[in-house]
Amino acid sequence: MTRDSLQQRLRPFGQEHVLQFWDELDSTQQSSLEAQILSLDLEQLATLVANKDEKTDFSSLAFAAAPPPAVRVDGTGAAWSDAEAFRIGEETLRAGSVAAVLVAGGQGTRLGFDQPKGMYKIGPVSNRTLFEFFADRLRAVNKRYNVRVPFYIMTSEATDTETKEYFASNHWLGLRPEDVRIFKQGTMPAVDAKTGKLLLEAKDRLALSPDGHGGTVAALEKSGCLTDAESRGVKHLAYIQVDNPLVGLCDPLLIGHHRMAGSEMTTQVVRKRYAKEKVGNVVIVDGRVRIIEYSDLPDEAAEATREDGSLRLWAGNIAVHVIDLGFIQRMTKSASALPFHRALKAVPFIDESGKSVQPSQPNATKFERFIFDMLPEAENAFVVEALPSEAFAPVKNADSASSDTPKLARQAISDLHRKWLVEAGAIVEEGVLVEINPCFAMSGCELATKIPEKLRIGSNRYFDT
Ligand code: UD2
Repeated sequence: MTRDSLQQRLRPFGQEHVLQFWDELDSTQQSSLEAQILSLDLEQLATLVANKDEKTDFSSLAFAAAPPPAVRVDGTGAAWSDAEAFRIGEETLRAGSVAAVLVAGGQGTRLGFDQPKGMYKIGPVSNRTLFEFFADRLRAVNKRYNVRVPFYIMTSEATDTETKEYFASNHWLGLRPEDVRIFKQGTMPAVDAKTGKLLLEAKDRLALSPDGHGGTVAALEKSGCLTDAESRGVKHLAYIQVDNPLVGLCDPLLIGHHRMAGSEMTTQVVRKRYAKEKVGNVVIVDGRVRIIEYSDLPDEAAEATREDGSLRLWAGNIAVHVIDLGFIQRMTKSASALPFHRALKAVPFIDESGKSVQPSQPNATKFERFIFDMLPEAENAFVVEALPSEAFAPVKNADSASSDTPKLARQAISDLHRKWLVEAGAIVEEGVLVEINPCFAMSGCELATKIPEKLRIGSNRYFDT
């Protein structure tokens, strides 16, 4: 395309300034900028910039929000038992009806780790990476249920190349290459927060960011993963985030509850530790399950308590979902159904003189979609509580922080596996770190069948495959 035709495309939206350095670019640079411009949805962007997209009024939403009906950790809350759900979940896995989806597009900025977060070593004794935690879990599920769970891994521009290299050079972490698909999510342009003008990251490049984990919907479709899943007879996607090594990926109990509830999307929650905990709030509004992110929940609603002093809105989102394939296929037809969330961020850009500016304050608006906005669209959305000690130890911040650090996650992994060992009759000395690979045992019950009575553990121990 010539500069003029690009100009004609951009002018109606007041974005022709992105061509200001066109004549300084060589042909390769011109075609890469052209490709970025042609990939933009300028109408959608204009709607977002003009604030004409449907905005959620979080205050009235929070006012109408009630705690969700949920299966609680004591087994109450469902017309069936945990044992029945577990059995149905195992049946579903054995039938090959489940695929795993891992969102791994976020950069580990808060962690201070400059590679894809999945490559972060978190095993308290094994030093396994987060990716290995999930791959070992799938190997254990595959072996236990004699299946090959497809593993769909979503990356972003920032994590894709290294993630692909990591899996290829580590023999797909023991999985079959044909069962692992690594695909990139979409991007959204960043705009100047005041003017709504597109930002240039360089003379030939727009400032683009990942489009949020809600981008999983369109990216699964575009990458062919949904077609692949359907061809394999998959009916349910077990969705997890890359930052939680305690997640029970492909947990038969969660899958079974999802099946028994006839739900299109089931989400696992933990009781929040405190009102403003940085997790989404799972609530019911007008009969629909939805999540109000901590940053959108007014303090009054977050701090509201029941007579016994416990938090009224107690259910914290840990981003562990079971999503029906049919539902996600339906959502791809109306992918725009997922609203955009705005984030004010400091985004480096180049100014009219071509000088690179590194803002110290937020200067730009980024747009991202959240996967959990699918919940209100899901039929029979369902909520299952888990104990944080068994399901949630996210790695988000560097060890200097007070929460969600690698140190705390390693300790949580060891604490859970220590509990399993002690319940199986072992004697584990104080201060010793222990870690159990899921290929050795996926639960405390299974572990009890694998270790001798009164096993003594006096030093750090890793129970490997
Ligand atoms: C997320 C949830 C929060 C709670 C918490 C639990 C949101 C907005 N908030 O907080 O409610 O569940 O996790 O740990 O989800 N990601 C992508 N592509 C993207 C953006 C994110 O793959 O474009 C991945 C990222 O790799 C990470 C996860 O999604 O694994 C969550 O990332 P986040 O940092 O946006 O959300 P967070 O951790 O603040």
